[in-house]
Amino acid sequence: MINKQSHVPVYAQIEEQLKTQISEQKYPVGTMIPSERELATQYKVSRMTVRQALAELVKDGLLRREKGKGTFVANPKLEQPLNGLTSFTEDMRSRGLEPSSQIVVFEKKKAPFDVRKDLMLEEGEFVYYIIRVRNADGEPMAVERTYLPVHLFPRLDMTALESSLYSFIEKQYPYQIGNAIQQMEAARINKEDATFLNVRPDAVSLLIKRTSYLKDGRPFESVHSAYRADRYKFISEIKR
Ligand code: 16G
Repeated sequence: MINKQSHVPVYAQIEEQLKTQISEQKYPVGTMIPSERELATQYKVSRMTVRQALAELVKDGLLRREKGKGTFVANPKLEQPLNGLTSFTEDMRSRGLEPSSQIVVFEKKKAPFDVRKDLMLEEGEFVYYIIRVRNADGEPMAVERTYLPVHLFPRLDMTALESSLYSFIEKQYPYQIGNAIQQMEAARINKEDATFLNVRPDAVSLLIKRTSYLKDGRPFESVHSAYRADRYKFISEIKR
């Protein structure tokens, strides 16, 4: 099963085989896979090599470790379509997951330079600055840092942010959300976000920056989101 002459490192071969076994449901979601010792005996390799293969699969989000219990097949990543302008709440509900938010920061301050550019604000204008941890069925998925111009939303309280910002905007104001420009990049997670998301400090996140506009063209939010790369993948349909 393992080819020690191959240019492909042994740990990578084991990783590949485990991946196949997971996709073929030899180990279905939620089941415990054999221990490092058992796999080392089975593949006739050292435990170090097995550990390396498992570490890669944990990093990729296929396996998860539970302290003192073992290594389990993780839930598949959430697939997030990139084709529509949806809210976190809508995204979670459409998958049958219960969205919730933890508000970590909620303050009014003068808009920083970059935010002023995004939101077309003059120097000295105020924004709300909000940090929210977004959960799906209680599991932290993303951290969002949102800037909203105060002049557009003179009444905005914490309760609006505990549920859905987009539905608050569309219900409480005569505004219609139009479109957004998004950028995405991969990054090693920062310390603060690792704590918020309850992931290891060397985890990878997908950073998304979104500037959203009302139908009349006015920008209404500038958001930086860090999504867990081990729990998320983004899908888009592209046409020729
Ligand atoms: C999404 C948006 C974010 C928006 C939020 C509103 C991305 C990358 N970001 O998380 O810009 O503020 O939804 O969600 O998709 P809410 O209506 O549930 O508060």
